[in-house]
Amino acid sequence: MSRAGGAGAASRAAAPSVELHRDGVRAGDRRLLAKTITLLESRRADLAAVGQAVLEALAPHTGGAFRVGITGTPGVGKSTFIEALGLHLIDAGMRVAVLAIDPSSPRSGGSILGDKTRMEKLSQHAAAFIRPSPSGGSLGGVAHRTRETLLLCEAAGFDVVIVETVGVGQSEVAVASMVDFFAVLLQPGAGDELQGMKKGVLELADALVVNKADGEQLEAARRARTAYRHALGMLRPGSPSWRPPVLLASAVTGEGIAGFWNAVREHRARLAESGELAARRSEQARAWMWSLVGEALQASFRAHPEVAAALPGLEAQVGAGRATPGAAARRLLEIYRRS
Ligand SMILES: Nc1nc2c(ncn2[C@@H]2O[C@H](COP(=O)(O)OP(=O)(O)O)[C@@H](O)[C@H]2O)c(=O)[nH]1
Ligand SMILES: [Mg+2]
Repeated sequence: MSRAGGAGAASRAAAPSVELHRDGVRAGDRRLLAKTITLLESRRADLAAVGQAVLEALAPHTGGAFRVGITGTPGVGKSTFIEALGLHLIDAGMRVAVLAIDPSSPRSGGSILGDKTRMEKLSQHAAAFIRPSPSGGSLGGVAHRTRETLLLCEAAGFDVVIVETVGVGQSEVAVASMVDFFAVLLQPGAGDELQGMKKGVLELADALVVNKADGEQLEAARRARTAYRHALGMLRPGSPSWRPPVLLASAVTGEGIAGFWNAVREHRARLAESGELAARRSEQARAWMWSLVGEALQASFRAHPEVAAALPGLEAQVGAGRATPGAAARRLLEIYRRS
C-alpha cells in the first residue's frame, strides 16, 4: 500500500509544472508554448487541467495581438498569402503566430501541416510560430482549443495571430467569432464563385481579397474586384465606421500584401476609436462562455445514466415520427432533472 502510495506521489511529482509553463510562455519560449498547447489539447483530464491552469495564470497578459482570420476555398492561396504576409510583418519587426481550424483534419495532421511546405520560410523563422489544427472532435471543440491557443500566443508576446480556415461547414463563422479582422480570399474568376458563395460569409467579411492577381489572371482579378464591390454594396454594412474593401493581392509578385496590412491597421484604428473593437471582443468572450456552458451541459446530460438509457428509444421514436421532438425533449429533461 505504502509502495503504491509512493509511486503515486512520484507520478504526481512528475506532473507538468504550471509555473514552468507559465513562465516559459511568458518569456516567448516556443517549445514551452507548444507544450502548453499540447496540454490543453490532451484527452487526459489531469494534463488538460494543468493546461487550463497555465492559461488562467496567463489571462492578464492576453489581448495584445492583432487577431486576423483568413478563409477561402481550398486552393485559393490562403497558405501562400499567409506566408507572404507573415514574412512581411516579420520584416517590419513583428512576431507572428499562425493557427488553423480544420474540422475535417485527420488525426495524423491538419491541412496546414500538408501546407507546411508552402509556409517553409515562415515556419523556419524564429519570429514565427505555426500550429496546425487540433485534430478530432467537433468543430466547436476544435474552435475552443484554437481560441485558447490564440490567448496563449498573445501571452507569449506575438504581435499578430493569424487564424486560417478552410471554407467548409461553419468553420468561417467559428473563425470570425474569435478575430478582430476577418478576410475572405477569392479566386480571380468571380462569376461562379459569387453564385456559390454563402452570403453569410460575405456579411462577416471585413475585407475581400481577390488573390492571384498576377500574370494572365490580373485582368480577371480586376473584373472580379468590380463584381465583388457591387455585391458588397448591396449588403448592409456590419459596422458604422468600416466599409469592407475589396483588395487585389498576389503572393507571387508581393503586390497587395502591404496594402492588406494597411487595411487591417486602419480597421483597428477606427474600431478602437469608436469603441467597437472592445465591444466586439467582449461580445465574443460572452458568446464563448455560453458555448462552453452549453457544451458542458450537453455532456453532463448525455452522461446521465437514465438519460443515456432512454435516449436510443426516444431518438428512434422521433426519427420514425411516433413521438414529436418536443415531447421527447420534455421527457428526457424530466428524467435528467429527476435526480
Ligand atoms: N499565380 C499565383 N498562384 C498562387 C498565388 N497564391 C497561391 N498560388 C498557388 O495556388 C495554389 C494553392 O495555394 P495554397 O496556398 O496552398 O492554397 P490554400 O489551399 O488556400 O491554402 C498553389 O499552387 C500556389 O502556388 C498567387 O498569388 N498567384
Ligand atoms: Mg492552406
